[in-house]
Amino acid sequence: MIKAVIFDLDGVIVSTDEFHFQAWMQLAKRLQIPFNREMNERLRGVSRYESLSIILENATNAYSEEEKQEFLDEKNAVYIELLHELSEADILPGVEATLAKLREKEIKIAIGSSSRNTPRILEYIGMSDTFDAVADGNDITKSKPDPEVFLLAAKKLGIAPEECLVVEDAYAGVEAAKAAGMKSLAVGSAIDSPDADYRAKDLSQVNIIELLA
Ligand code: B16
Ligand code: MG
Repeated sequence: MIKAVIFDLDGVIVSTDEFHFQAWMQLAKRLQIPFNREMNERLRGVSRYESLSIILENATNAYSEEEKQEFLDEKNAVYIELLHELSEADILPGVEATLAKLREKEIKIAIGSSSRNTPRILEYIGMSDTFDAVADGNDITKSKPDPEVFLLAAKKLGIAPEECLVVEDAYAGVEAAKAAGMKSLAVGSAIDSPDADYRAKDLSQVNIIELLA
């Protein structure tokens, strides 16, 4: 029996993935490193540092840790600027109805996101006080596919991992849910993930209550 649902943020609650892509593209262009949308798919759900490491696989130069830190700050500054455009209108289809149904059934809800910008994003979309617990990139040392963020969200809720359902849009996130011993609903880009228990285009296409039994 599922007693809690843990939502990934980017790609599940709100789409900030395009902003990440634009900010990484700007950095890649400046460093003259090849980067495109296909490569960007590998960055879904993984931390800022790991995203940079993936991009730098195609770099001809080697960079020091200090330079890498500067690149991370540069990318994040561009990303934060783009985030100013976010509002409640950007909440993805089916999210609010899904959360309302879960509330009605007294199912706990949490965020489990790799993003260190989670508090800022939740504020922009008017959801700072919506969730019973938030576990994000500021709380963890290991990024998805490691289960750390989901296990922490479950711990904050006081619910056992096997009683949690994760909603994810990243292959790495679905893998992390499985490693945590949780069920998963894959949406968006993760829809073909072999590790997922359930699949839907987005939250408007599924009655989440049917997945809780
Ligand atoms: P930040 P999620 C993830 O969010 C994004 O999918 C991923 O592209 C990003 O690199 C990561 O957050 C870190 O974000 O730079 O804001 O700390 O999908 O786990 O909600
Ligand atoms: Mg995501």
